[in-house]
Amino acid sequence: MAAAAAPSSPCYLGWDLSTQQLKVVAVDEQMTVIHEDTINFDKDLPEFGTQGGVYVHSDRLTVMSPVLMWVKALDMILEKMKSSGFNFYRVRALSGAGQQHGSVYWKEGTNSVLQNLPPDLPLHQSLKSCFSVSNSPIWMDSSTYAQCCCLEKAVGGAQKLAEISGSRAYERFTGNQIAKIYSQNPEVYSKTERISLVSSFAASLFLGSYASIDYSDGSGMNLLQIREKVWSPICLDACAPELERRLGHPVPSSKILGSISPYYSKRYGFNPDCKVVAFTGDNPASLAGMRLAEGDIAISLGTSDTLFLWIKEPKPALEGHILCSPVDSQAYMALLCFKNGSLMREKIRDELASGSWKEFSKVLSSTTVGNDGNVGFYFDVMEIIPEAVGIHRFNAHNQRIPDFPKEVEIRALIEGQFMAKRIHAEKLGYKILPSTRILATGGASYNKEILQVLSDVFSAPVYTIDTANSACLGSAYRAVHGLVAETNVPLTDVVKLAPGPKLVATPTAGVAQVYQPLLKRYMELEQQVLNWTKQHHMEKLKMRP
Ligand code: 5FX
Repeated sequence: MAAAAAPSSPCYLGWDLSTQQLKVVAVDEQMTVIHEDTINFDKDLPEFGTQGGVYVHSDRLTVMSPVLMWVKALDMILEKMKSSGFNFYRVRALSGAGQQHGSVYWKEGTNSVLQNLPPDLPLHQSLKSCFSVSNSPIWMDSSTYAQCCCLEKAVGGAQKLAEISGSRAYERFTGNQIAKIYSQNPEVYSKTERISLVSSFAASLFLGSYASIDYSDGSGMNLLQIREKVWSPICLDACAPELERRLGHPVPSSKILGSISPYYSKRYGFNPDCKVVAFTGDNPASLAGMRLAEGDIAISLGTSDTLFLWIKEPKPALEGHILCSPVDSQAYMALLCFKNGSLMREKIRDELASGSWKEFSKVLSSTTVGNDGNVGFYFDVMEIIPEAVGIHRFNAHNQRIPDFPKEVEIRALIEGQFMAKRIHAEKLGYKILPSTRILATGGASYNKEILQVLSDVFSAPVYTIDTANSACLGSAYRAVHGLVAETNVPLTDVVKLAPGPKLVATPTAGVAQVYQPLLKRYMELEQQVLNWTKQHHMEKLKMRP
């Protein structure tokens, strides 16, 4: 057992419990990253047999992750840090992020187990019988069509639900997931004492008791009234009985939830006074990590691709999501999520570029802007925006064709992914101005050739921050900010020592003329792809009309 080390200069931890990995960064008072660690679920925890951190059911709609794998990953990463000599006593505060929408079901009586964790045992041993649902539904799940219809009906339609909760009913949103568990397994639901999001679940592990859900991640549930920041009684009632007591009270995202559980002081040598600041969703945490300012557009190129904007006045629509801002109690963030992100890019890379990013990038940069009018749609799994599936290729005359040559395919994939993002951001009311900056993050933000296409399609400069892992960094920033947030100091003031974003790509001369007509065509072809999906998959995938 680690004895408390002598205090030295403080540091702050930021965690990210994402789909494929558990990650942590430590920053010092100058906001310099002093430590990073990762546990990869597939590689480091092979006993759970996940692929990409998840189990995909044979119906292709149900997607889950084993909750004990997440707990074991935390044990592992802390042990790894301890053996590398990391001084836990320095940590003044920690916060974290989780993949959004996923949910964890704690069995009756578990809070007292959390409050009395024996320091000589790893967490996964103490918590092994604490979950009423052992495989947690996650954001990739789209099996709750029936529950979405019920919820929209109960509140008076999709637009009404969007006005209340920031989004129309989405299959992956937590309220619908809870409703499915309740309707299929009322016994399991009745034995559930508390329901956490992935973010508040991770916070609970550090706090040693059930942690509150924060407003920002709470906005991804179809249950929170985003303006009043309280649970919506009508939405709760439509999903499951006595849900409010199972969710606890939502809290501001910058709230200090309490001090770290004595378990961590005794086992790892944390200072007992280390504060746990509310955890939030990975996209809100990325917004903090990138220090997004009004007018900027952030694009995260991860397992899912997401695009987010800082907004003052929420205008929820039938497409996209409005979430409470994680860093400013008066503001909101708009979020668009595209499911076929890096997994799709990796698939094409493996098929056409022998699994090598270098080769992929070489081919990409050898092709011309606009791809000679060839356009492709690459939706390996049912996309969120647009609700379409399949691979669709069109030549310059808008004729469907079965194949593209390798280099056309690679450019069609990347250009198509970015054209979709621009079109749907503009549909949300976003205008690209001469001052627009695109802030890119996530795995693919290391790839200069991909970022060049992004810059060209948007006709705007692209910046990146030092680490591609903005959710982790944002969580560390939020830990620093949490200590002073009550005095209304903005996050940007607290982290102003952090290195600013770096310019990595500027638009190629003349690209705007190429993309203007191409974007228009992409939009029209997207409608064809949507119609095709409706004809071919309506029955099988139970799409909403
Ligand atoms: C956002 O709405 C999403 O569903 C995804 O970006 C998840 O947060 C990925 F973790």
